Amino acid sequence: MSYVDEVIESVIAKNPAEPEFHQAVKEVLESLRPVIDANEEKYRKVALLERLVEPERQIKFRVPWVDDKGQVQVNTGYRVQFNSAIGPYKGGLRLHPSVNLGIIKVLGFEQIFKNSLTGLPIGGGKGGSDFDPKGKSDREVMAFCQSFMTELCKYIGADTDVPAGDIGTGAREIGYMFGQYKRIRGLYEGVLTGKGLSYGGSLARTEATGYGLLYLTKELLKVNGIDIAGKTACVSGSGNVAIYAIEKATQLGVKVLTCSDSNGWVYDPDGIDVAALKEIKEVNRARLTEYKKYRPNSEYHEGRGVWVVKADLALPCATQNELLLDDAKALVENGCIAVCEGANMPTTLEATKYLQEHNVIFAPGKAANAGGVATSALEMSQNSERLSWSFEEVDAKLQTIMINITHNIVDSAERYGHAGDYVMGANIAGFEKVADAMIAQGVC
Ligand code: NDP
Ligand code: 2IT
Repeated sequence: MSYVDEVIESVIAKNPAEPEFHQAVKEVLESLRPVIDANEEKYRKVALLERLVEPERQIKFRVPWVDDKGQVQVNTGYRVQFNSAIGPYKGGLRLHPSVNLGIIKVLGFEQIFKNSLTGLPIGGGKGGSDFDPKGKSDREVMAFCQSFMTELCKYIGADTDVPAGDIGTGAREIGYMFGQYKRIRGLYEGVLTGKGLSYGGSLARTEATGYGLLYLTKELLKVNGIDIAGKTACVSGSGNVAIYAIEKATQLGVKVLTCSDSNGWVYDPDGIDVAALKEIKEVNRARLTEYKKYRPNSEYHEGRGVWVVKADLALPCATQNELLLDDAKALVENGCIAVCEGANMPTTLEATKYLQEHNVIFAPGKAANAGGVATSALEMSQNSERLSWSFEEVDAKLQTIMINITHNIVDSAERYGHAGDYVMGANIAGFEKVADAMIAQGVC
C-alpha cells in the first residue's frame, strides 16, 4: 500500500467520529501524491505524514455563562494547535452551533497550508465554540466571551498562539476577549488579531479577506488571459468576507448580482449596494429581508439559490459545503468562468471535480482567502514593533502577497505536470515549506 493510502487509513481508524476530518485529510494527501511518491523513503523514515495529521495539542473546555434571564448556560470551547513548524499557531475562532472538534480539526489542518502559502511565519491552529451569537444581547455575548477567554488565556500568547475572527466572531467578540485576556494575564500584547483600531488593530484587516479574494481572482484570470473588468459575479454570504469581496469586486468593475444569509438570498439586477448591505449587517445586525427596503428593484428568495443565477464568476463566501454538485452543474451550464473560494471549503469534492473537468478556473480557499490571515500576520508585526501602518501600506502588502500566492500555486501545479490544477498547486506549495521545516527541526 502506498504511504498516502496507509496514512489515510490510519487517520480513519484513529478518529472514527470525525468524518469531516477524514475528508479533509484525504483531499489534501491525494493531491500531494506526486510530491510524496517522489520522496516516499525520506518522508516515511521520519513519519512526516503521521505527524502532519496529528495536532500538536487539542484543548476542549467548559464555557459556563449567565443569560439575561439569570439562567446558567453551558457551551463547549475548543482550540486545536495543529502545527507550529513555521511559526506560532494562528487561526480564527468560530462561534456557531455547528462547531464540534471534527470541524475545528478540519479548519486547523487547512490553516497549516494556507498560512504557509502567505509566505509569513505563522503555524496552523483553529478554535471556537458551539455558542450562537445570533439573537443574543451584547451583555450575553460579553458574558460568553469573558468565560471563553478565562480558560483559553492559559494556552495562548503573542508568541505561542494568536487567535482571530471567523464565522460569528467579529470586532465586538474580539474586543470582549482581548479585554478579558489583558485583565487575567496582565499583558498588553498582540494575542488576538482583528482588534479594533484604537487598541492595536490593523487598518485593512476588516477588508482583507474579501479584498484579498478579489486580488487573487483578478491575477488568476489575468494568468489565463482574461480581464476581470466588466464581468458579473454571484456571491454567497453577507458577513465579513462577502461584504468586502463585493466591495472590491465592484471597485474592479465587476457587477455582483447576489448575496445570501442562512435564511435566504438576494438578487439585485443593478448590482449589490454595498453601503446598504453594511448598514443591514454591520450596523443593524439584521436579516437580508431588509435589503428590499433599500433597493426596490431587487428580489428576496427564501432558502438557497445563488448559484443558479447566470454570472461569469462565482465567489462562495459563507460556509463549508455550500456549493454542491448540482450547483456546479448549473454554473457550468450558465458559462461560469471561475469559482474562487472566499469561505473555507465551501465547494464539495464532487462539485470541485466537476468544475475542474469542465475547465472552470477553480481557486481553493486555502489560497483564495489567505488574505485575511496574511493581514493578521501583518497586525502581529505592527504590534511587535508598536507601530501602526497606513491603510495604503497594508493594502499594498496584501496585494503583493495575493499576487505571489497566485503565481506560486500556478507554478507548483505546472512543476508537477498538472498545469491548471490550482487545488494541487496550493496544497503542494503550502506543504513543501512546512515539510522542510518539520524535517529540519527533527523529531518533534
Ligand atoms: P461571518 O459570520 O461574518 O458571516 C458568515 C456568513 O455566512 C453570514 O452571511 C452567514 O449567514 C452565512 N452562514 C454561516 N453559516 C451558514 C450556514 N450554515 N448556512 C448558510 N449560511 C451560513 O463570517 P465570515 O464572513 O468571517 O466567514 C465566512 C467564511 O469565510 C467562513 O467559511 C470562514 O471560515 C471563512 N474565512 C473567514 C476569514 C475572516 O477573516 N473572517 C478568513 C478566511 C476565511 P447568517 O448570518 O444567517 O448566519
Ligand atoms: O480562516 C481563516 O483564515 C480565518 N478565519 C482568519 C484567521 C486569522 O488568524 O486571521
